[in-house]
Formats: sequence, C-alpha cells, structure tokens
Amino acid sequence: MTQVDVLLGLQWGDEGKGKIVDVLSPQYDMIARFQGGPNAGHTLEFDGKKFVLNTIPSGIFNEGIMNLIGNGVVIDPIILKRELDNLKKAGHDPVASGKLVIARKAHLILPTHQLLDAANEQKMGAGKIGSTLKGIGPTYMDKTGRNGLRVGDTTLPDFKARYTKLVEKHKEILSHYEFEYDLTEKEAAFFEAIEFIKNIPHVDSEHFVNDYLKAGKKVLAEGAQGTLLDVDFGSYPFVTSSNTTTAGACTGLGIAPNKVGDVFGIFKAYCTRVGGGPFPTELDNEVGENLRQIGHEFGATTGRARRCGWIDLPALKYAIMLNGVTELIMMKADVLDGFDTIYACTHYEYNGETIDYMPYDIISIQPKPVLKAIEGWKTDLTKITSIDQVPSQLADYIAFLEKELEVPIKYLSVGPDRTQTLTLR
Ligand code: 2SA
Ligand code: MG
Repeated sequence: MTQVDVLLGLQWGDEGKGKIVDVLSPQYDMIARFQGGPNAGHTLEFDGKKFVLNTIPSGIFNEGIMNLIGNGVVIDPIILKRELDNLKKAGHDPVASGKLVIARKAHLILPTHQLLDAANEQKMGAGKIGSTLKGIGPTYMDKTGRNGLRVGDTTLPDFKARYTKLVEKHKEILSHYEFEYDLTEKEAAFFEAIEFIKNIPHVDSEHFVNDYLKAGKKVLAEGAQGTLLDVDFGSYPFVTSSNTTTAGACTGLGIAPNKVGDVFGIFKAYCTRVGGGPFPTELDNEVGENLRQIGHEFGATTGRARRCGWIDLPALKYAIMLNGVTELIMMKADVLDGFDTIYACTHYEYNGETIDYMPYDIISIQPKPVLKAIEGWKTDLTKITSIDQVPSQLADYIAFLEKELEVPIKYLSVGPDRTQTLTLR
C-alpha cells in the first residue's frame, strides 16, 4: 500500500505551492486539496501562460491525473464554476475529461457567509484579521457549529428549505450589525452554480483516497495558506479557520496518520504575510518595498500588497516540527539576486532574553529579530539550469539553512516557470 505525500507552506502562505504541485504532479496519480477554500490563490506558469487556481487542485494541467477537492475544503460554488469556466475558455475542461471530483462532505460557502465575514471585519475596525472576505471563517463556524450545508445536500429534495433555514439565521445575525446588503444577484448566481456543480462527480473522499492507496497509486495532498495561519498554531486570532498543517490532511481527506508519507515543506528565501498580525522580521521600509516589487508580492486572490521581510528561522523550525517535514523546497531565491547582503533571523530578543521559539504573547510583545548577515550572490539565478551553476554564496546559504533546519533542501526554484526548478538532491 502506498501513502499520501503532503505538500504545504511553512510560512504565512504564498510560498509557491501551486507551482511546485504542478511540477511534482507527473509523479502522482491524484492531487487532493484538504483545507481552506477560495481564499487561496495558487499561481502556475508554463508555456508563457499564467493561471491562478482558488479551489481546484494544481494537478489539473497534467494529463492522466485525478484532482480531488476534499471534505476539509469549503467550496464557494460561484467561484468554483467561474474557475472551471475560465479553464474551459483556455482549453482545459477537467469536468469533461473526468479529472475532477469533489467530496460530498465538503461544506458550502453561502453568499450570506461572505456578508457575515465582511460585517465582522467592518465591526473589528483597526483590529481586523485582514480576511480575504471569501466567507471562510463563517462557513467553518457553521461546520463546527453543526449548522452547515454540504455538497451532498444539494441533491436532496429539501435543499432549498435547508438553505432558507440557514440564511434566515444569518440574516438574524446580520440585523445586529450596521451593514447594508442586497442578496438578489448573488443568490441567483449561487443557485445557478449549485446546478452546475451537480455535474462534477461527488465522492466520499475517505474511501476515494484510501482506495487509491490500496491500489498502490500515489497521492499528493496540496495545502493552502501556510502553517503560521493554522487555527491552532498560528498567531491566533490572526489566522485562517482551518488546520493548515499535516494533521489537516488527515481530517481533510479521511486518511489515518500512518498513511502520511513524505512531507514537503515549502518556504520562500525571504518571508511575506498578507493581512494583519505579528510579523517579527517585517521590513516596513525601502528594502521591504524592493522585495515586494521584485517578487511581485501582491495577493493572487485579492491583489493586496503583501508585507515583506527577511527569512525567520525560529518560525520555520516551529513549522517543520508541527508538520514533520521530511524535505524542504526553497522558492524565489532569484528575488534576492540583486542584494549585496541578505539577512536571516536566527533568534528573537524578547523580554530581555534571547529565544529561538515563537512566544505565546507574540501579539502583545513583538519580539525583535536577531539577524545574521549573509553575503549576496549577485547572479541572475533565473538563467541557471543545473546545480553546478549555483553560485558559491548561494550554496553556502543553502548549507547554512540545512544545518539550522536539520532537513535537506530538495528543490530550489529560480523563477516562476515550471522549468525554472532545480533538483538539489
Ligand atoms: P481568511 O480569508 O478569513 O481565511 O483570512 C484569514 C487570514 O489568512 C490570510 N490568508 C492568506 N494569506 C496568504 N495568502 C492567501 N491567499 C491569497 C493569495 C491572498 C490574497 O494567495 O495571495 O490574494 O490576498 C491567504 N488566504 C488567507 C489572510 O490574509 C488573513 O490574514
Ligand atoms: Mg497564494
């Protein structure tokens, strides 16, 4: 029997998961999303074209690979339909080619979930989470609150009545906010999209995935957002509403922990965060602006400017521990090509002490990063095609990271295209 490999982000999201899943896909029979929803924006580039996927797994562009949207994902039918319409226009129709299935136990995002998200953020004012406003938090609240609607419910004769019951509840809550809204258009689009997603095969992801494993087939679970946005271990409350860690792949697909194989942890050579919350290595200055411009650090879903900073090793070590990472993947090293010196945070100064972990009250007492200077490589990495072309300064940096993090770096990405990926080991 095979196991499920997991690929997930070790920072605050936007590490480049979409690109690497697309690169690794040919080695797998199925790619499965297990948590999050259309708050994700997974960017893939190949043949001079660029695609952003929100709900659909990033294996969709490879032949002969099944793509599963697992039970742990929250699905906005309107966005899923739009994604599929856009793919079809570009000549890819995973529904027609039978390459996409969705879990009937996955929860549905309703138009009112988005309204609740917006109303809540508006009420929080300056202390807001910086949500993507896709209705993620309210939908997971209804899931754990045992009120939610699931994909499988859409085929029941009383779906409309169930919908109305939940929406009435939402309207009641909304009446306590000063919040204007008009649901007419969204509701029409929602029901149109509900009809559309009935054409995508519905499966029990727990059986579907375990049957693949029994048949000796290979499955890759694709994480969304990042470890530091995990609802349990991220900088709560500035987190998303799902478990973005390896454990989330177990509950989000229906696999036992002993079915987890390799865990690929992906990180950028620097660090970004979008939305509110603590970010010890943030560079709120010209250097941060340079990283943002060179790295095109703007949200793939909302277009928001991402906050930028140096790599944070205490945070990475924490993420590696939580996920049981077996192999590392370093992204966007090329963004640092022009820097004479780059920096890595090795410790924090916190309450007069030097520590190497993320403290509980990181929100109220922002730790100060202790930075190590690293000589830049001043080489255009986007042109290199083999590991013997890796400049010595970068090779030293990689060796330093591997020693600190105690996990090998298997792949190095030197540009956004599929082809700009070096295998180091
Ligand atoms: P939410 O939407 O309620 O789950 O937001 C809660 C926090 O989680 C952050 N979050 C993200 N951070 C990075 N990337 C995400 N996806 C998009 C992208 C973001 C975008 O790939 O660029 O386009 O702006 C993502 N999704 C959620 C969010 O910023 C909040 O801090
Ligand atoms: Mg993204």
